[in-house]
Amino acid sequence: MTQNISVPDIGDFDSVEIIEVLIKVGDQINKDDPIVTLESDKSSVEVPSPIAGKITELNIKVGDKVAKGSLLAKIESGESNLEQEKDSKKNVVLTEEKTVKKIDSENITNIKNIKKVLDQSSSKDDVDPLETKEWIESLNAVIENDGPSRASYLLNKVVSEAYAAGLVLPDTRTTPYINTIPTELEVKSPGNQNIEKKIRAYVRWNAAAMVVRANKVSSELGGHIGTFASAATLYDVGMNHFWRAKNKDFGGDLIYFQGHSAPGMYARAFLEGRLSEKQLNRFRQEVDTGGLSSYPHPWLMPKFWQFPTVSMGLGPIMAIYQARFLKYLINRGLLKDEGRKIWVFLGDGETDEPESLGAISLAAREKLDNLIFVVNCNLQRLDGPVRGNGKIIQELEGSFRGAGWNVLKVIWGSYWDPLLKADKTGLLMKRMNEVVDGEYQAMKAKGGAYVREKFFGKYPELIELVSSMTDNDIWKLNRGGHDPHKVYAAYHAAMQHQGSPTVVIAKTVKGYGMGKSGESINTTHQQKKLDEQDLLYYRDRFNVPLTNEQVKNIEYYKPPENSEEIKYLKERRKQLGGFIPERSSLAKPIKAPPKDIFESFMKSTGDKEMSTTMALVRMLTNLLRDKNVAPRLVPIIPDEARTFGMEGFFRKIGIYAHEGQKYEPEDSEQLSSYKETKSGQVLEEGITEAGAMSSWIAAATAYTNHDIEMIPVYIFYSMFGFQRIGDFAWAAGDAQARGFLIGATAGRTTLAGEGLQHQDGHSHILASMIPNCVSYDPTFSYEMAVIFREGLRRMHEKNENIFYYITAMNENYSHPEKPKGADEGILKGMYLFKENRNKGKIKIQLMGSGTILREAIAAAKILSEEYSVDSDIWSVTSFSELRKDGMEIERRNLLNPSNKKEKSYIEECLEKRDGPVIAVSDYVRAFSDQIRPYTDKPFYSLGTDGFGRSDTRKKLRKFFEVDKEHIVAYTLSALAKEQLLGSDSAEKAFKKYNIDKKKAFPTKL
Ligand SMILES: Cc1ncc(C[n+]2csc(CCOP(=O)(O)OP(=O)(O)O)c2C)c(N)n1
Ligand SMILES: [Mg+2]
Repeated sequence: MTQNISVPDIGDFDSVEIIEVLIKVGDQINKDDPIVTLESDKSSVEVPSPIAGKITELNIKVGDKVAKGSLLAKIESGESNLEQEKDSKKNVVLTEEKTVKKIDSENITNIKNIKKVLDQSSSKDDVDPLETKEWIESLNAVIENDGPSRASYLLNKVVSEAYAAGLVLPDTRTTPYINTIPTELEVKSPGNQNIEKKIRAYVRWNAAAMVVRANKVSSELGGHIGTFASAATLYDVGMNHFWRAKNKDFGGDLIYFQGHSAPGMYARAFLEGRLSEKQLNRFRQEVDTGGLSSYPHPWLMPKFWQFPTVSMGLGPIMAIYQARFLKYLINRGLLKDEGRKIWVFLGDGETDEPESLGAISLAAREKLDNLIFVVNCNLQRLDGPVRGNGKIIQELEGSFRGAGWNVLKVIWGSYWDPLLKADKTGLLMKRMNEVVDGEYQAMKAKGGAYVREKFFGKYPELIELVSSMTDNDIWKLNRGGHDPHKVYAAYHAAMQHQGSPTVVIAKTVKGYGMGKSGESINTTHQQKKLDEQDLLYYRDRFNVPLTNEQVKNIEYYKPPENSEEIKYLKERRKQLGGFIPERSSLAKPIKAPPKDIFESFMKSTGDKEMSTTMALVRMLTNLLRDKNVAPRLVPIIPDEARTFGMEGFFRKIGIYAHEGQKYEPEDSEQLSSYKETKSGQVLEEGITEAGAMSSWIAAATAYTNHDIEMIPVYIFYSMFGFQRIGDFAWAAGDAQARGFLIGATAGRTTLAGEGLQHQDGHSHILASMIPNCVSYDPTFSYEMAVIFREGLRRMHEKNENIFYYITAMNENYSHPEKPKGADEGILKGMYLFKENRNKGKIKIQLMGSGTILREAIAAAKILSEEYSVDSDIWSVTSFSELRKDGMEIERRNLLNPSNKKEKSYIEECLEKRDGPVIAVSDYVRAFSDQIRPYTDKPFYSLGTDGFGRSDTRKKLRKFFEVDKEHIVAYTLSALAKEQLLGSDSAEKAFKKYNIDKKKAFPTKL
């Protein structure tokens, strides 16, 4: 059957141009294979074939203009694919139903494990205890006979009725201030508690000893003891029982360690034999090789650390997007689902950072049950209590529960169990609820007698409850985060939980075990020196088998290799697949695409005008036809796809949505309709630059975290890039990310109408500060193509640990053909675009980057024709790359004063050329000034210093004095200053172009 292939609904366009024809008569094609590429003045989009078959007729050619309904080709197919499609949809529904049923049956088996509501004696607030008892018995009967789902249903129904009846219901954001998992339901640890306790003691000791030793070398070195002291059990239980390492059979769990608890990780690695005593002695002394970095820095310890976490807040949000990206890879069929987990450790103070909690609703929405947060609530941050007047644990519970997380509170240790059991009136729980964190902190600093008086002393029944306990017994009442049984039970529950992410909120003591020198006192965080008495106390508290002499010498403790502790510790890690943390990569490089993918961008566009953003989007469209590159591309967009003309990607490769699309999109008839799918490739992030950047980092480090090389391309409003998420970009550098950051709508006068808070004239300066970020500001599409192609080669084929920042513009203009031999210069940062050799005796070196190069080209023409000033026009693709080269060569020359002077690339370019340099860009002058020291020519820069504002491009360029008229006038003036020309030419030009000399400098306006 022959069918017509026509142009579908393409939105608001009457007539668009065909820029590519991708089929010919006789081709056998599949459904959705692209037929032609259409281009409007803003975006390009492929038209896919509606069916599979053989092309029998072609009705268009490149350059034709078409509209909705225009006939493109005819295709002959064996059968319509419509039926097939219906069938596959049916299959999806069937498998979904099956999963639902499976989960239901799992639930039923779980019912047996659910605890009945305890029939507790009533409190004195209860006016009718008999009635209360009847209610509780009814509930227990339902749990027993019909299971927890029915019980929950009934309760919800009762609550709804109560709301409807206008009852004021209790706030249900939080639960009582006790452990979430009742004692009877705790899963017991299979570990040998005696040995684990010893191991923990040695790790604690060695971590503290390492910090104290470093500070004997120099107090400049710093470090932290109190934080790891509070978190040791939380890490130890994970290391002994839960965290599976990466090896040839398994991808490995990913652990984001709290940055300043790093000493604990080194101390454990020492016992495991992975780090030597010599290395421990070099904690925070990294300049001569062999030291240990202060915090988790993959850049400095590339075989050890995986995630840079010490800038608070970045770890949690990066981990959330990491968990999502892991699901993305699985759902796209690039990785198998092995049940890997992502664990994130953060401090309670750290949760103040907006980034820490800013994406928790996304984690729940995406059902990230591969994600486990552990918040170490030692109630303190650096200066004092996190919530002196409140309770951080309750506050966090409310936030996480509200967002849809599974919350597991681990507040009280086992020593409290008998007391809670004996608390028949609920008074102990009431007291636990009413004490605020500031008081809890003071209690741990001041001892058992103080706790008896201040905590239990409030109610006579509670004094009675602890009457047989000594002050020391009371002092020993431990917090949940220090109890390996409670921690194990919580971790176990977290591992089992399905359908949402889990947060374990554990209560601990900051500086646990440090006694007077630092336990639960406000100055704990800063404590990095322990005197002899403190050390002896610490040793005794944890029974570390060291003599007084050894303690005095601050010796490390490591039992012999054949000791039960070392054997146990190594065996545990062996069972869990290897050591953690460890950084490695088994990813295969991606073969760079053939040149022809980029070939069309090297030619002149003739009269056709386009922006570099359009060129880039076209390039990405072409890359999606390369079988090596296509599946690995990860386009990331924070709600600006339409701004950048990328809406064509929605339908073509789909938007990632773990639940597929549950609705028919409003624009379903259109070619670029909004298509969400489980195997979608585009990460459409919504309005979160921090989230989008976190996704980018996850994809850009997939080569090490998942052993698969990915090519993330994150496209954003350049103003909301480095300025907004600069710290993430710095962390990306540390993590050795590989990928493209595209600052679109770039340039202070190129993005015209948006005004002050949108116009970017400085992102390149910010980018240039990151040592492994390679950045470019190209003008023409061939420059973009050369740069992008080289980026693919360097990062993804040659695996250099660099990332690219490229600015893309939204100004349409025609693009010339690539000058012969320009490639090398494009990549190095500048090349000779054109020599203006008319009749002029005076020469200048005119440099321009981005769209302002075009103003420079126009100015050169005027200078030559009207003022007899000739110019060499340099297209500068990267002032920043030129500076890097200049700095390095200058340093080499200074180091070798007796050698022949080496020339920087800038010098090589300019040495045989005459005249002063006039450099102009759409960025602040500091951007082009970067190269000023590396040429001995007089240097003048023009730029866009000051706040942006909205107007037309022409007016803005005049305002910032980077339009062709200002370039001409300022050049003439510079020539006068250099005594190459009289001043009258410049004066005339200022007059001719109505340049107001009295106008204030734009930074002051
Ligand atoms: C973005 C950022 N701001 C400030 C710091 C400095 N800093 C390091 S630790 C710390 C206090 C941390 O308190 P908390 O999160 O409660 O961790 P704890 O040490 O108590 O476990 C601060 C402010 C930092 N590392 N990162
Ligand atoms: Mg804290």
